Amino acid sequence: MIRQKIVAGNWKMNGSKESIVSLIGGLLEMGGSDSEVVIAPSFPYLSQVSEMISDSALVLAAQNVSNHEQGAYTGEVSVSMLNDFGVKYVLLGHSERRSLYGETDEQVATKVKAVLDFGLTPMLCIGETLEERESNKTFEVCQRQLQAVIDCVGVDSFEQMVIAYEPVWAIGTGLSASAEQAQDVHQSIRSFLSTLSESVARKVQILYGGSVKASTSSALFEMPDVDGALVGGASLDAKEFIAIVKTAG
Ligand code: G2H
Repeated sequence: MIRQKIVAGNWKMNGSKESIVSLIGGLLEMGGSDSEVVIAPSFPYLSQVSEMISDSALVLAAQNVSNHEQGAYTGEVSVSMLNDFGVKYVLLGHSERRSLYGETDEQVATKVKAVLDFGLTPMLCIGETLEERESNKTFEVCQRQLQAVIDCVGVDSFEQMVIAYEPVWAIGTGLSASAEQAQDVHQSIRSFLSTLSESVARKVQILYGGSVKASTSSALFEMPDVDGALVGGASLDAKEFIAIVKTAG
């Protein structure tokens, strides 16, 4: 089975009404792609981006969500609100959420459940720190982060999810994992999942994230278990992001 590649741009806390007009304008000139191209703006710009991409193949994602349905949770955003703006994917467990805002594996899992319950697609981010890699704990950490979600929603739910492997040491540092390092971890993730469900292991798309650029993406996309990329900094430049999408085919 061929897994469609996904190239997702995580804009993080960047952008303005004005800059988005020119960034999305640039992306709309890209033309067709065999890959699914996804944009994740900050919450206040979901409406603007949703309207701008409505006649295109571009797909909308959010960068986070509450695990609660509604109510007295000041400053939070619910899955149903994201649904109102045509969001398909929700990034969950990004290392910036885990390290800067203290999100635990269990909290990430309850967010995954909330997103799945509403019929949207979680994009679950996992990955190890430099210290963990240097002490040969890369796979142990990825497995622990996956297991918390499996315990909450079951392994079969991964057929309705996307995994993004993002080594923390490669995020925003310019230090991308090599294609071989990424493949190694992606293969371990897939083979761990295959011990629980062959079907999930075959179908689940596993993206790589961490300083992806057009100069590194084609080698990554040639790897058999790399099904696309979650791109941060380079997604803020339309030309660079389009060049990455082109390398995905
Ligand atoms: C990892 C990635 C996008 P960057 O956070 O999620 O960002 O490409 O800037 O390392």
